[in-house]
Amino acid sequence: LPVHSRRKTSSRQAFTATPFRLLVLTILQNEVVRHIETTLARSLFNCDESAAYAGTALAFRDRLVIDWNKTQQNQTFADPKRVYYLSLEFLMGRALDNAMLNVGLKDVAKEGVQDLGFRMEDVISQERDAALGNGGLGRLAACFLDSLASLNYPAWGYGLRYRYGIFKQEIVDGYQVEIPDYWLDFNPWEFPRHDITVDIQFYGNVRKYQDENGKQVSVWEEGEIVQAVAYDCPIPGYQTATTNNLRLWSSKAASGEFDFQKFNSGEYESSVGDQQRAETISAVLYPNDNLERGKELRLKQQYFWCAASLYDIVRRFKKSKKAWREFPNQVAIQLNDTHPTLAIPELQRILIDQEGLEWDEAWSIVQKTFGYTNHTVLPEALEKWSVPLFQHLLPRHLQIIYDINMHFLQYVERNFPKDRDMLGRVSIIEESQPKMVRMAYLALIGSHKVNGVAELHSDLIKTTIFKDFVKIYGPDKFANVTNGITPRRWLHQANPRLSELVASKLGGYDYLKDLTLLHKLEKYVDDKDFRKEFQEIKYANKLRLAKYIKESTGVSVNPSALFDIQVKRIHEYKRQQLNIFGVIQRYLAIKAMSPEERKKLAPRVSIFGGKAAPGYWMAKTIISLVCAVGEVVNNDKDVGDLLKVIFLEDYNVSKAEIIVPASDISEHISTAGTEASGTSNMKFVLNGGLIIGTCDGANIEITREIGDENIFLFGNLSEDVEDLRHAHVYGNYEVNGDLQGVFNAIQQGKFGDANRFSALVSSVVEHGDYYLVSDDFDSYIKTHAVIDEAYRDQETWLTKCITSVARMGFFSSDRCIDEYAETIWNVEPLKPKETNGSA
Ligand code: B1H
Ligand code: IMP
Repeated sequence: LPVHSRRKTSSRQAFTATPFRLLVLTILQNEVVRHIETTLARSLFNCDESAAYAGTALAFRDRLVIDWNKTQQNQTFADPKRVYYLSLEFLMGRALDNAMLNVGLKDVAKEGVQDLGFRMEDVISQERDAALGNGGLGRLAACFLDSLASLNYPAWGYGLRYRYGIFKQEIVDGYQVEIPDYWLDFNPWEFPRHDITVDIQFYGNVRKYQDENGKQVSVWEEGEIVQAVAYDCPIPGYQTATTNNLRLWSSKAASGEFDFQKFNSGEYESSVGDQQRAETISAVLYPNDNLERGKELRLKQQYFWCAASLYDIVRRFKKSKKAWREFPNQVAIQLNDTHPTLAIPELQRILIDQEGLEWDEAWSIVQKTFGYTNHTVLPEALEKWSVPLFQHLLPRHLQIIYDINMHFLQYVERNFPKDRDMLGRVSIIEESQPKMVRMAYLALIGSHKVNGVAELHSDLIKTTIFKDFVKIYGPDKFANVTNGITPRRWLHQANPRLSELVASKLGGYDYLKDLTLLHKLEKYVDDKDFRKEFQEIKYANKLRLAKYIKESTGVSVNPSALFDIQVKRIHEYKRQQLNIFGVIQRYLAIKAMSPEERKKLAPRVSIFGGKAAPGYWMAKTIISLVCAVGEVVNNDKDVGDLLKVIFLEDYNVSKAEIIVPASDISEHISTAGTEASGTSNMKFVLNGGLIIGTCDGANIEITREIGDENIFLFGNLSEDVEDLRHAHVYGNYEVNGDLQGVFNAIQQGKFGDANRFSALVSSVVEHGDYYLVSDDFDSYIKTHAVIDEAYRDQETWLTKCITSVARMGFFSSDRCIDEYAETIWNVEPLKPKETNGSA
């Protein structure tokens, strides 16, 4: 197959000329068959869907590998400044569909597998999700990799190769049950690099001495060594030959004499035990979203991954033989939240302990190299590690952190001599019992730029958690880069018919590389045929979801009903409880309606999905309530189609690709000021759905872009939250009206044993309603009534949907990446080498 034949034309216009297309088809088919017969050692005679998937994936992998190698060679030769994106999570989802679309051969492949007797959808669905992430933060990292490659930036992702990704969720009798996700049975997208290993040290102690020149030298010795092994995954750009690398580290025991000694002395079991203990480091992804629990193994994971990645980055830099001061001109490292903050003291350690640089010179290099993205202001998510744990696990790093802190506090003292309290407030070390290392402060102090992920959030970090630091460093250290999503996966791949319709109006698929071109759609907002087609596509997507709901839950839903969807991690701050209380209110209202009133009501399907962290009992209780309400409502003949309540099990990236294009309304209803950005809000609107939302995170910028007539906003504003919370605690606040009716229904046992759900009620009624459910309830219900009304006028509704899609250009992750490149990284794209007719 002419590997690069793909590049010149966009996917759907490609290969319409028959002889060439036929040739490509034949060669691709031959490759698939060859892989099935030789790599997999299967006969075509009994080739099933999983073999067809494996054969197709391997054939496409071959395509990627060639470009991947060329990209790496090209980068080695040009030696440009590179970006390193350090993230403990990469929520990649499936790779085959993405690879086929990016390479531009999906249509040909589809025909090829059809000839072999398979449907492409079935083949694609054989692939397991690479689910190495919890939610938004991990999926953002995946979108960024796609954009970095598509825009030709010389960039690497660095992460951990978890043996178990985020757990699989099953709902048993209305409760969440977690099943381990062992996803590596067959993963054609990774390449083990057994030759690329790094020894990582833990524990031990630090010896200080003076060298012959009288210089203080620190040696970290007598620790325990674990080996990091690199696994590489190609990241293809869209319609470009640039194929970047995602390097994931896997842990194993440092082998060799150490093990043999034990083995020979009869300690076979303990030598196996060492092996297992080492492998534990990269075994599991911590399944908490927006929650830190301070577990030693997590800190070990963080250091293991930071140290291996930095070793690799430094090794690559040293090949260029440039002076150390050039390091920040060659290397930009972005910290995806505080999880990789240890990279800061680690680089400082390498520079001073190993490379012999002076403290100040080293520190200046460190600060210029790092950028830190903050993704949350929730106090329970801000990482702190206990000093004794640090001392035990990373004694040298703790010393370096103390030194960083000392230099920093001296600077603060000099500049703010009158504000003695400030030192305690901004110190990296919290003077608690035990003392704690505040990772966000370390990340901030060690970076040259700190950014939030949406405008409101970037403002909030400056007025709350980092307020003192704005005084210390000035406002220029802080930036905003509003999140984005890749239109390749979240439009072209998830919603091919809409993507095709857009392309037919815009004269091709260029908009997938420049999403702002979508604005040209606005002139078709009154075009009858366009509107009809747009509406038909939405209906087809809803039909597909209805089918999936039937298959997975047994409940039949009316595809013409208003699909109201909230899918995201289950969290009190995201307020799925507000949603289900609203659903109960609707149910009670329907029960009380006359037949005439019922006729006027638009039928609704309320769809929920998302995982609760295994130890987050409140979140699990919310899931139970949703399921319990579903049981009652869906079986109430009196209600019929007017309301259905669905909980979709095991929400993940590939399910999102089915769910997102099928929404009429999606819910982004966090307590104002709590959701840093949200990214699914962008996905839903881009796919022609409207939003009900609070003035929080990126909802605000979505409103700015699409117009406030096209979004249903409700609820209190972030600036009022503090006062409202205060009023709950100190005032005599009473729940009344509709919400009280909802609580009564729950307490009367309308949805089964009331005790199961009492904590949800009491958190509002007795425990200060921290998430302000009662404050926002009435405006939430009213806004849903407005939505009912609006949905009855289908023409106006459709106008809103189309207009919104046309105005979503800003939310491409390509725009974000260009912003990061320009304002934080100072890196330029590197054009791929022209090869064999590539673009
Ligand atoms: C986000 C996290 C997060 N913010 C700790 N913070 C984690 C924090 O494992 N942990 O300890 C895991 C995840 N995740 C999300 O990031 C925000 O809540 C979203 O609002 C935002 O859209 C997303 C991407 O910026
Ligand atoms: P079965 O009836 O599918 O179990 O196959 C009978 C025998 O054929 C077993 O020994 C299988 O291992 C072998 N076999 C089945 N499928 C394949 C294949 O695709 N390639 C090679 N051997 C196969």
